[in-house]
Amino acid sequence: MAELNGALIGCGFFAINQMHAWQDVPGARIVAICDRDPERLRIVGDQFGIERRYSDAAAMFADGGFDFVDIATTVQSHRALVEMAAAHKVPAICQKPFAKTLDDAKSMVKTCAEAGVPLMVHENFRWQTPIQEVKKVLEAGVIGEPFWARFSFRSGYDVFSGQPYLAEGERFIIEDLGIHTLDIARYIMGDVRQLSARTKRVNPKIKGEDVATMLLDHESGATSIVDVSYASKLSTEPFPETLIELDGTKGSIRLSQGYRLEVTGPEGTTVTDVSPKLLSWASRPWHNIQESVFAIQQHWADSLAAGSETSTSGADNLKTFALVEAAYDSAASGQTVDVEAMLR
Ligand code: NAD
Ligand code: 89V
Repeated sequence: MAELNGALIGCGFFAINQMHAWQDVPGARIVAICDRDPERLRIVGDQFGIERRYSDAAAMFADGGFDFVDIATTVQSHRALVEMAAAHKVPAICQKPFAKTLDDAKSMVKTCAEAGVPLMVHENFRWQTPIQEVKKVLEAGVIGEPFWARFSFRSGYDVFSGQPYLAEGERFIIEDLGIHTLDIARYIMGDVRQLSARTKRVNPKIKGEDVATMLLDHESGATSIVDVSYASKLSTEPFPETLIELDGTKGSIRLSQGYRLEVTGPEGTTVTDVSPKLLSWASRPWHNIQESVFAIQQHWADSLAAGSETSTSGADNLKTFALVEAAYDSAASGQTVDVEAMLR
């Protein structure tokens, strides 16, 4: 297989996972990196043996010599960097949250489409092993037609030590974490017609909301609840597990803490351990997320080589991003929000 050469922009906290994963993806490798912080550039360049180092993304694009770019910066720079990639006809991966606003996100998708440039959002949670297993069971028809679900992420984990910027934004849990949980809800239950939400801030040391409860009406007629919290003190810390309850016309699925998958159908109940693999460079409890980083990057390399659309393309991610915007709108107004209208 011909090797795809990539460049990575943003050598921060999470990029370390992406760099490790690129080393494991057959058919792809990182040949250039960029960060405006010289210390981060040095740390990541030395750790992964990358010679080509840039402090300015425009200079890196001008030099070229890569087949795709992996944008691992925080949201403020996403639009400018995606537009730069499109202008240079370089296929791009962009970290979540994809953009600051839905209007920006729509514009980024349009720009890439007009340039004929593939665009994938690094929305990795749906690639987690337990989520993939739930999807497989559902698609096999064991529980019949799903009519109700709950997607729950409740934790007291200190995310602020690794990602201090999360304590500083006006928006926190829906934009940063709920975006993943909402994406999983869409992935499992299909697209959403309308949404209502309530939010709270429990931790007085942060600016944004750290608790959110959302009610989703899916196009299929099913209902789901997406609830997320970083203010939940539990006997065994579940970070970063998403727990799922799913009821169908013939049975049910329960994905519970400890990666326990219970499936009840007409033939009875099965219980399976769906724990993620602990990759050689991974560490608990992050290994679930780290394995999904490898999976999404492998998917990108495969899709780019095959010329096929990615599961979390920019166009797909607009529908997840709209749920984030709808949740904030609904929490502010107390009203149910028409998600389909936001996407028109
Ligand atoms: P970070 O602040 O640790 O790292 C970002 C890096 O980008 C910094 O080193 C900064 O100097 C650099 N940077 C910013 N703008 C730049 C620009 N224009 N040009 C060059 N360098 C630039 O942030 P992080 O915690 O690594 O998060 C990065 C992104 O990853 C965020 O969008 C975050 O939401 C996302 N994230 C995703 C997951 C996941 O599971 N998908 C997990 C954690 C973080
Ligand atoms: O996925 C994320 O963006 C991370 C975390 C999982 C810690 O919320 O911020």
